[in-house]
Amino acid sequence: MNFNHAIVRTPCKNVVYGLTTQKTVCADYTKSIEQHENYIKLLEELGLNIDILTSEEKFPDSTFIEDTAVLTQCLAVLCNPGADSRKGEISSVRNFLKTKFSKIENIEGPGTLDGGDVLEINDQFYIGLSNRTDQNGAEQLLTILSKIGKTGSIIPVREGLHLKSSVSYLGENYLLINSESINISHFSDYECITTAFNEGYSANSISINGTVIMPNGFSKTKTKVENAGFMVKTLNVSEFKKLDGGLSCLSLRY
Ligand code: CIR
Repeated sequence: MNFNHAIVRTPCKNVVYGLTTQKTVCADYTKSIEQHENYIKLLEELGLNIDILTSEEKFPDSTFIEDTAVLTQCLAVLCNPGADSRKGEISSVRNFLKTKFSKIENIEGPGTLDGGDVLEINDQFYIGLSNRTDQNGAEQLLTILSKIGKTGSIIPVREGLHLKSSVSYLGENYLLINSESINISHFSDYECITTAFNEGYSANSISINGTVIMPNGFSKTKTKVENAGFMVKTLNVSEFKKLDGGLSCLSLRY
């Protein structure tokens, strides 16, 4: 996927109180800052201009900025996050996006939509129905996208937080997918690389200007991606993993 820009938000100290389904782990603030800095550095090396929004202590999960908006080249759609504690993240993102996009649309309550449930492949959008995104929110997004000539479909998410927790587009018609969480038959038009046994987390990877960035520690899946012809770089995102987040969640790319 070709991008020129990314927007990120520095983790706040309260990141340690972020939402998580994991009971026995606690994220470390200092390590999260270090891992976030390494993430920014790598995106810069891959040619992206980065806007870094300042941390917001009121919103522990605000570093997972992907969930706040869906960006296309000509339009920004502000989400209505499914988690109540995250709804307030939208306001400052809206103010920032107004300086970059001339056209802004909104997902209106009661419909909910998290950006992590929206997978864009060229002009086609796949929207996951998850614990965070509901039918109403997904249909609102489809209506907005149809106004700019884009189409999409709605896909149930069986397991995992968001659609993109379990599937990533790598480019060249390839997907990386955790077939335990997502029914692979929704993606029969693509070459699907499935994550290796016990490596489902690595399905949350990102492809930037010809390089695939994967979380470190998933060597079998990394080899599969390399064997398909991709250049792979890895990052340690252990602290974000503890909060059910990962590589895609940490930026809005356009
Ligand atoms: C949450 O539960 O909302 C955050 N702790 C993690 C959000 C991860 N975002 C993403 O997958 N797009």
